Amino acid sequence: MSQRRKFIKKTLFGSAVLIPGVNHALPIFQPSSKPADGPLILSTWNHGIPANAAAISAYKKSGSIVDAVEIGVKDTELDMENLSVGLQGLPDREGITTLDASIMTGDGSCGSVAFVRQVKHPISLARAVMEKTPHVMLAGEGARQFAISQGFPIEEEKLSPKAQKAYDEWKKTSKYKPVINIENHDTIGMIGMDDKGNFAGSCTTSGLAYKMHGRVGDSPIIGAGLYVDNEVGAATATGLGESIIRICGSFLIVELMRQGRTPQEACEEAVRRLISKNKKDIADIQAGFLAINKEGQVGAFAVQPGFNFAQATLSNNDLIDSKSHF
Ligand code: SD4
Repeated sequence: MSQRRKFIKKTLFGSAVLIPGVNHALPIFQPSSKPADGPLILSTWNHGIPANAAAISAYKKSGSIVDAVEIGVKDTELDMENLSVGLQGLPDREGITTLDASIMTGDGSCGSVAFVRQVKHPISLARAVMEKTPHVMLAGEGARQFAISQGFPIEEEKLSPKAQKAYDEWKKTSKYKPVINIENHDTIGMIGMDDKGNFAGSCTTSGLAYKMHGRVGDSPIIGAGLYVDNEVGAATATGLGESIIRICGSFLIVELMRQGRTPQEACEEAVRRLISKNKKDIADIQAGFLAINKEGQVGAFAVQPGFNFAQATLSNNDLIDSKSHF
């Protein structure tokens, strides 16, 4: 066996590795967390805990990893406390809430919706695009028309009381300045693997608060906010979508894992790449990545401190702090 293959094998099966160019106090330990039975599910941020719980209970009912990742994030789409996901999310500059979502399975099937209005569960609409159309992505009014044709309820276009209050406040100055880890960074990205090694992922958001009308982020873009491949694993992203799109973040991570990097190494390399392509504004940018590979190893890394994720199996659901570049 060549030296390189030996190295890859070692890192995949749980040894400590130091990655050049990343600021580690300690070597990263790569445990294999593949559950003996049942799925492994990862979700971004604190709301990943209830979303994972919903995903696990969906999985118990149907045994389907794609059901798990759809139903899991539907929980967040209804969370009135979350101002970055669902119709209660903060609006754009015109006071209109527009949603982006994507879903993907490990066989290459995928669907997404972008810039869609008045649909409570954009993730389910993305799944309908995947399963019922010859397309991958529908946007704007066309996505809404498709929702109507599929019997999705169309909601009244009205901001939630919290979003209305925040928007009224914002209008006083109309300044656009994202606050790191706060109003702009609560998207849910969820990736999961079943006990047979099949992957699926989902990602849903109302995008950046007070964005320009028509702006679309990374979340509905296959390869940016989400990428899944049964041969390798899965990755998802949260944070400033423009910085993530620039590097095709989730696809990059899956391809790095394909070449033998662990999920942790791949997430760190994606952050390094993101920083190198966004040097000018990096102090104001938060972005975080999550990844799993076929061995059930998990990776997470962010630009700034503050990113966390939830990791669930049939028996556990834990909130874990990610490491960060800065
Ligand atoms: C976007 N990535 O639209 C999303 C924003 C986000 O938590 O992650 N919010 O750019």
